[in-house]
Amino acid sequence: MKQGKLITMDEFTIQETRKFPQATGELSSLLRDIGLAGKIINKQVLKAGLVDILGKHGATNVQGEEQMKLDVYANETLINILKNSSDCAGIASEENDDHVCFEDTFSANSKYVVLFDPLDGSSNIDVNAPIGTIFSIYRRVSELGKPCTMQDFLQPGNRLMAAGYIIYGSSTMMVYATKVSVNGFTLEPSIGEFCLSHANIKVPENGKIYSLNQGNTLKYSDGMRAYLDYCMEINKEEGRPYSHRYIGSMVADLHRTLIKGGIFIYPADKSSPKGKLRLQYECNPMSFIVEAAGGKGSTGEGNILDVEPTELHQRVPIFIGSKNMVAKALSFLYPVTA
Ligand code: AHM
Ligand code: MG
Repeated sequence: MKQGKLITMDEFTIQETRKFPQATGELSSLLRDIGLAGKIINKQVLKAGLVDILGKHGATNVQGEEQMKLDVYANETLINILKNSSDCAGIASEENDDHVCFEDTFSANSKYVVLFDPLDGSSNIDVNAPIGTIFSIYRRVSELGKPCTMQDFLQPGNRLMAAGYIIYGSSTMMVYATKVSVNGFTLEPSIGEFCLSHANIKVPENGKIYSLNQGNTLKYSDGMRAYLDYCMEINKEEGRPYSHRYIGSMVADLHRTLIKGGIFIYPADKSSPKGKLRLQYECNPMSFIVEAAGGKGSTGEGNILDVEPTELHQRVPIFIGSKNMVAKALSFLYPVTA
């Protein structure tokens, strides 16, 4: 990258698309639409401490959790923008019970569907900690020209065309992955554009940070507890004990893991036998990004991206990050087969 020359996300995406003569530009324009939604949501997030937008909205989402106003705002913003886009046949959102098909002629002829968690980590809004939007783009499997179907949204992560997140943090960034590479773009507020700041991101193979809700230790399996003991043991050769960092906002914890290396875990435990995080809205897109950057994402029993989804809001355990750290963690959980 030349010093002083800003490359906007649109410029970058168009340059990348030109490498594939068969590409129609629809995926690029969908990424631009999602970026636009991110900028609009960002404006509202920045004002969250000032205006009376904080607080419970009263409704509960499909997981029985209370929604906050910004969740609703982010959800509606994404749906409206994607509905008006000519490149999206329909959406599924963590905040909606069912998928939504856009039935106008343009949408019915679109190749792609988008899944998203509009505002992940929303319990952090009150304390001004980073939150984020996570998205996934699949090529639909239903017939073009007709409304999309549930099968379009129940595809495994290994069929993703692109996935990414927007982190509303100390700066606002959009990171997206295709099968080819992972790139990060920081929002330049004075021109309102995401500009390339983190080209060709690679997750370090090893790391020194483990990230999980350690308060749940008593509910973890023996293997998980043995792994935590390992993380906390002094071992100068291996650079242990590791540091523990947990923001409780997956986008923020994963963003750090992507850049610095480490492992993020939300395992199954006694009260959540399938884990907490959602396959289609959180685990698949994050695994796609991390694997495209050279890392690993596992349920503990297999690759996250190979899980065949059976329902929109299904949950899976997740072990994700630097590939050697993930392999080590799994060796404690499944010592015979791992
Ligand atoms: P959300 O989608 O309702 O915001 O919940 C997901 C969040 C993740 O961002 C985070 O990793 C996790 O829940 C934290 O859960 P816990 O408080 O149980 O550690
Ligand atoms: Mg979430």
